[in-house]
Amino acid sequence: MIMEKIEKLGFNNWFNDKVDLSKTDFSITRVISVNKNSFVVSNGEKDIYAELTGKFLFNTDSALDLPTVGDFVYAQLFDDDTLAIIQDIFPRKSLLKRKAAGKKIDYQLIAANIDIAIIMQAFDSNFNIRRLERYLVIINDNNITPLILLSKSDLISPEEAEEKKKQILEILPDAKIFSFSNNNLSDIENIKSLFTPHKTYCLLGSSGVGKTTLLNNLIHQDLYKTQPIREKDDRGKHTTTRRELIILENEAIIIDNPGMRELGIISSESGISSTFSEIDDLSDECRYKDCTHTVEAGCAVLEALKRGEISEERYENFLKLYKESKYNEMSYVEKRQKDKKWGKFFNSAMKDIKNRKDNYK
Ligand SMILES: Nc1nc2c(ncn2[C@@H]2O[C@H](COP(=O)(O)OP(=O)(O)OP(=O)(O)O)[C@@H](O)[C@H]2O)c(=O)[nH]1
Ligand SMILES: [Mg+2]
Ligand SMILES: [Zn+2]
Repeated sequence: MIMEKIEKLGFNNWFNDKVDLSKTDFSITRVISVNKNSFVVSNGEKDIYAELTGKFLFNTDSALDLPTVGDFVYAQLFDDDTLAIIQDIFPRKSLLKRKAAGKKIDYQLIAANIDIAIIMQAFDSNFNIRRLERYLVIINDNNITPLILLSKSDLISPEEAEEKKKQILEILPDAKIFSFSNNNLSDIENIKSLFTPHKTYCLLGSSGVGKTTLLNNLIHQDLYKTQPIREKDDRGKHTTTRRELIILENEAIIIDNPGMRELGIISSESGISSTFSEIDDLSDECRYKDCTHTVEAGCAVLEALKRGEISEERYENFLKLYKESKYNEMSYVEKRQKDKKWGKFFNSAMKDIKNRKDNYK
């Protein structure tokens, strides 16, 4: 039986079936905020400052193995449940990830165990179908249901809004699209009704589209205690952290994400094929199995492009995202192999030094 207090955090039978019986001494908690190597977890009753057990710090060699917002974790609670040590991560139902920003080739986790990802774009210069496709790739890589919210409806006419929605339906005929305004609160109640209890939603979208403002409108500020969480920084000083996972009054769970300037894609082949499903379907008909859909004779994708069945912009974005995903994946693998080689070299050098020292004893 699932305890009520963690059910409120989204813990359901999927996770319950995966409980590790050797870990029943630990509490099941959910990560609600991450700040480098310090975390805040909730046990459904309160927010607890948490750190990682040494195992994580020394044995993980990929960002994928570290807890992220939305993860369920086994934690050991201390000091009257005011401090937690994270022992292990539950299997993940889904994982939103991107390439770390900048030149570094690594994964960066966005959030775990998301049921529905909300892509938010604003009805201003932020509105961009190609960027929407980029977000869809990341979401579709996980079988997470997308929900599209268009903010700042106060800035345009209803006709213009309809026209923009049509543009989205052209690339995503089954899309669920809703518009609203944080400024005059139009359709906010409608947006509120979209959230289902105990499901986990993640807000995605460029900086400034209105994600946090929407969240504040949904929780009416006073309903949800937004007091900062107290935690200790590296020097033991108390600082404040913003919580990223909040629970609405109806017990729907929402994860806010600070704006993303870059949304790099890394090894998301299945996300690309389902986002560009018509291109993926056509590629079965290409003459060559390893067709790159760029220069080949008998390429069904190029033929559809010529007939105008796929737009030039969409085709180009498909190629761009595909190449980016592959390139980042290859660079990551290469980098890991180099790191491993250096690790081996370093270890054998250390052994040599030690042996030499022992010989002189
Ligand atoms: N006109 C208009 N402005 C809005 C609306 N929603 C938000 N804004 C404004 O847009 C700005 C950014 O809003 P935020 O909610 O902070 O945006 P965000 O998506 O959380 O941004 P990041 O946290 O940086 O990712 C604020 O100045 C808001 O007042 C809206 O519906 N209409
Ligand atoms: Mg924000
Ligand atoms: Zn082809």
